[in-house]
Amino acid sequence: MARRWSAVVLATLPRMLLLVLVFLVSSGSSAMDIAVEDDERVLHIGGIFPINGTSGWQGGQACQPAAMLALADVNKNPDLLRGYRLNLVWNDSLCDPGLGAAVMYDLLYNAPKKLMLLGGCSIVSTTIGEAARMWNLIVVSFGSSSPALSDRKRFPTFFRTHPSATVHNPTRVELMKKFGWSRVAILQQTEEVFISTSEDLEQKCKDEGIEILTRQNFLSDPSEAVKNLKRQDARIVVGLFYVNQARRVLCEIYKNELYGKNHIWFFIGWYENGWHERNLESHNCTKEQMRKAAAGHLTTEAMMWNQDDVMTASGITAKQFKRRLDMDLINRGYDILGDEYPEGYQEAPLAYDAIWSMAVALNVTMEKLSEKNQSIHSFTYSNKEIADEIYNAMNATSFMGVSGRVAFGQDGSRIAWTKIEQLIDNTYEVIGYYDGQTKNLSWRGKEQWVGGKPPQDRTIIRSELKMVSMGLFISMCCISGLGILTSLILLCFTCCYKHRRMLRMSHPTCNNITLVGAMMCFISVWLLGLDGRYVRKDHFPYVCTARAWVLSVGFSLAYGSMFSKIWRVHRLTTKAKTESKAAVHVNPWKIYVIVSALVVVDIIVLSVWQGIDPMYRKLETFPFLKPADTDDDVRILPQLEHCDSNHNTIWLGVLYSFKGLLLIFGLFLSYETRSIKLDKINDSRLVGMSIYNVFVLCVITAPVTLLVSSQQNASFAFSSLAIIFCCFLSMALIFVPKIMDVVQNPNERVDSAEHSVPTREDEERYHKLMAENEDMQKAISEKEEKIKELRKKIADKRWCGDQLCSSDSSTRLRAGGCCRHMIRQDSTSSIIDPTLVDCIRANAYREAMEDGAAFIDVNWVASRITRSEDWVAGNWRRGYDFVADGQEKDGAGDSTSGAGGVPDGCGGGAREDESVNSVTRCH
Ligand code: ABU
Repeated sequence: MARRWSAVVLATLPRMLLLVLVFLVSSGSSAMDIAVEDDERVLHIGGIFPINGTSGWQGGQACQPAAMLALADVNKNPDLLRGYRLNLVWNDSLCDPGLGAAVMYDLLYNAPKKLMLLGGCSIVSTTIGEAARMWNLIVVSFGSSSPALSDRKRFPTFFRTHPSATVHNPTRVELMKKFGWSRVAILQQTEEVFISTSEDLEQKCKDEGIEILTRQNFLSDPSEAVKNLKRQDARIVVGLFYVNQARRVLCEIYKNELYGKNHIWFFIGWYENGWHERNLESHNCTKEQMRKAAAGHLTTEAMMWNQDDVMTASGITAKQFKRRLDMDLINRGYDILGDEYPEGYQEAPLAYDAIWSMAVALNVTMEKLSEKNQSIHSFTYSNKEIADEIYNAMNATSFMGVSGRVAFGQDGSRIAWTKIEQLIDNTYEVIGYYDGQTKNLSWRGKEQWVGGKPPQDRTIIRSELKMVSMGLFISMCCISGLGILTSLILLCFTCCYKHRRMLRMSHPTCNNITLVGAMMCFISVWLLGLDGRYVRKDHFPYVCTARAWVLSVGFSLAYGSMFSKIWRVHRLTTKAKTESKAAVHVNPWKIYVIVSALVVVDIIVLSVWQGIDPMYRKLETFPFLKPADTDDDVRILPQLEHCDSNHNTIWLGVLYSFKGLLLIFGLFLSYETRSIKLDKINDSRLVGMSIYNVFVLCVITAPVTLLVSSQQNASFAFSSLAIIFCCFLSMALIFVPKIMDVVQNPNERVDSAEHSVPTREDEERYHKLMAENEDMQKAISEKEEKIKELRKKIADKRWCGDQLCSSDSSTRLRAGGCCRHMIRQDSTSSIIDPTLVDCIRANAYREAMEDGAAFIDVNWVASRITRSEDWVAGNWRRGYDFVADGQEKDGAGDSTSGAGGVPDGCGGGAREDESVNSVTRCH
């Protein structure tokens, strides 16, 4: 009995030992490696599970039990690895690439020899997948999603049952299209798995015309990256990070208020249910805050559980597998019934299928090798031939697994559907599926949005044009309309009264040009106020061009005609000093030439400007404003239209310099001619004042308008008022005196000869008269000399009865009319009254005038003899007889015989013996 017992014990010892060692391995020990080394009937594979780490994906917690279930099922299956057992030698990598590499070396450099390796998280799989080729080892991963692992050159012996993370990207893009999100941001942990996923996503978005607003990276602290997202107004954000970092990110999302109705987050779908409420010890957010921040987020995840209740290759359905796994996990202490799942629970079918696919591949390889009379035991780390056999077998693997059909693509990755879930009422609800191969989105329509509608991908920027206030525009238009009307009336006035002396001597044509220019300036006020309210944006450049032309040419006409007048005045006065007075006269055409030259300069500059650098509409933008209706999603972007061209400054510089110099020169000329009064240009002083006014207003307006150019109302009001004020004041200065003249003297006699425009003959006649005037002046001078002489002689006379007698009786003077009474009588002496002399002088001048000295008039004579105009008018036609050396004129002594007769009070009735007082009455 004892022998039998010992035989049984001996027979079962290896198995018992194996069981113990399996248990030890499952507890993290690798002690069984050596124990089973010599067992020819055991095939060893190495496993590297992420289980107890604190960062990355610790999916080994559920995947390692799943792998052990698979191992048991493989070993139970009589059709697989017939006569052999499959053994898994494993250790924990903590999802740390360094530790993962150490575990791998430990597995490889310690017996037993491993035929294949099983990998976990991406960052460890990257290390071992790259190195495994050196040992001719095939690596199969159940938990690596990194797209980088699909690179066959870098990972030539790598397979995975876990789909590449890129399978999420077409789903994400499809959702973006579905909800009209064309601007998204990416927040990623700095790990290769996420970097390569986001690169792929970026490319796919680009292909669909979706803009990647920003890609924010973080290593371990996402606070700055989240703040950057807020700064950039990211609304739709794809988050790529492991779950422990996801908690940090969520906390930052809460703190930065990047949740709620205006934001939507895409998270990775393989976080376990309730991930956002667990392990919050090291975070500054409460469970409630995390819930609030997580509400409504979307997840995408490759389908990891076979959805059909079909029998799989291992002889169980996915549901049966789930039950067994749940039992196992419950036995391991997880509260599965309380919805508490270990990490990697979702990927557990992948781990199960990974073991199954390894077993299938080894099975096929063994068959292949047996055909070649080889054994799988011949495999060494330098045996490429067997490694290739295993590789080929893996490549050809296809079976129904608990995660769905297991087959590997060209790049060694699984092809799978993706599941779309949303966190609704704190539980993940499946809202759709997406088949990336057929591009088919099955939508359940169960999604819920915090604001009742999908958030927008950006703040809606409502551009609003800053426009000139309607009231201001209409007021200015009315005033300038009034200005245009006034100009038209003044044009008619000039036409009607151009033959009047006052108008004729002020160059009516020149005044008309001023009026036309003023009208153009008034029109420019309308153009300055035209903005987006009245003009389409594609028509705005035409308004810009019209503004430049109308204002520029209008200024040249209005100011130019005034300038040319003052210029002529200056020329005439300076000429008069150097040339004979006869040569000083106004040539009207010279005035017109100056105005035309100014307009031509404008036309040239504006044409070149428009030809080579046309104006366009430029928008100036201002800081965003919140709309009054407080819709968080809308911001108002105030914009102001400006006229601009590529070299606007240069063109404006040229025009402003030219007109500025003209203004300065006009100011100088006005100052120079301020006290000159010419009959030929009788309004030159008023024109000078007008030029002062234009200069001052332009000097103030130009810089102020530039300063307030961003304030449409101030800018328009200022420039319009300056133009209107300039024009009205100039018109008033030039025309009010003329209107007054017409009003005060409506019946001014108009000589028909004066109606005509001066001809060449007129000019010659004028010169002739000027020459005659010169002669007359000379004659007058001579006469004055003579008068002087006579006065002297008279002073020597005695009063002889009713006659003045020369002491030597050689001269006899008999004064007639009023002038006769001006001889003052004195008892002792007899002297000539100065009034008589002035009377004689006045008469002499009158005679000169009648002889053709046109420049002589009452005014002139009055100033000459320093008497009032009334006095001259009353006396210069009084008769007087002057008899010298015995000669006597006709009518002497007859008071009415003098030319022009005698006015009342000074008539011929005045007697010779009347007193001085009665003579004084005559003055
Ligand atoms: N589903 C888990 C993926 C983990 C990783 O790629 O590292």
